[in-house]
Amino acid sequence: MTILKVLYPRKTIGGTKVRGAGNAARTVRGFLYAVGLLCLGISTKGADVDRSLSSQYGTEQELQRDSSVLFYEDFENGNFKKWNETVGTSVIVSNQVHQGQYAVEMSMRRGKNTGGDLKKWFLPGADSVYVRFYVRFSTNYHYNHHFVWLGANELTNKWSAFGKAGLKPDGSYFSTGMEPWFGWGKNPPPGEVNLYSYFLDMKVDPKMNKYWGNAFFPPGPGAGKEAGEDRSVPKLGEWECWEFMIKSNDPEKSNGEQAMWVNDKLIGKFTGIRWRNKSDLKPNCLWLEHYGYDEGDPTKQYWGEEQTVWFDDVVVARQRVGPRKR
Ligand SMILES: [Ca+2]
Repeated sequence: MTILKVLYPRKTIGGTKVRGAGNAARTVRGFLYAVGLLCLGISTKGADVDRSLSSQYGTEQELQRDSSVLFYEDFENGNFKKWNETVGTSVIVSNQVHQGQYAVEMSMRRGKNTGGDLKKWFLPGADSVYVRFYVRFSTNYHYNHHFVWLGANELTNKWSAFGKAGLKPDGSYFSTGMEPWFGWGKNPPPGEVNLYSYFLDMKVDPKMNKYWGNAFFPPGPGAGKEAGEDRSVPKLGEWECWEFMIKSNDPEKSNGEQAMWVNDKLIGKFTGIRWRNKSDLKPNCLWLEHYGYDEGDPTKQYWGEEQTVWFDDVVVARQRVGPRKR
């Protein structure tokens, strides 16, 4: 069974995210529904047979030169020059790193800001794209609104996947985000990891006739309940290796896929997805994002005064990356 989560829209005007503009969002507070039996095959058991880049190379210095790597960022340059956009609270730090001297810190402070983010386009993109990153949640962490995202934009409009919350997909974009889901307060912070997706055959919210992202969880107990025994809830205060992927479908088939891993363990793999209906639309933008404390944030009743995540060792590649060796 696939459980669909409905979150809140983020509006984008002219490529600029308008934060705290979600009137419609508030009207769907508390809404959670299931559209089971999406005819999506789900497999979370068994060995992961994808051959990873990290299994082929002894060091990240070698790994990043592989022809399948589309983007590599360990923040050791001490700046954001590799990125196309830097927004919000993102700052290079040296007091909390996974490897090396530097990492990026993205904090959010109640009433002051809505977090930070970095965007990187790698046009034209690739049919299969994997994103690996290390993330650490602060020990005082509660929940967030949205997290790390991979989008497919049209080559003539690099923003075509942005600002589409609530709209029926028209074939000009698709996206998925690897996010922790708070389960309406039932999941321990930061929440259960899931993939939050926009695609051609996504299900509508029947109550509002809106297309909010559909969430893909490992097999769980059912809709609207806290996560079950298969859930993956990241630990606070520890660096974890997260990875997720999109495999684009053939335009005339529903044979797309997505999957996610935490600390090299396959958390969920989902097949039978129709992301697109044209072959030149490919995942081509990474949005390294820590977003919340905004007006439409459904986790509002659990907010603290502030919370922080750190990211390090980000790799985007055409094949499985796997955990950093050293
Ligand atoms: Ca680093």
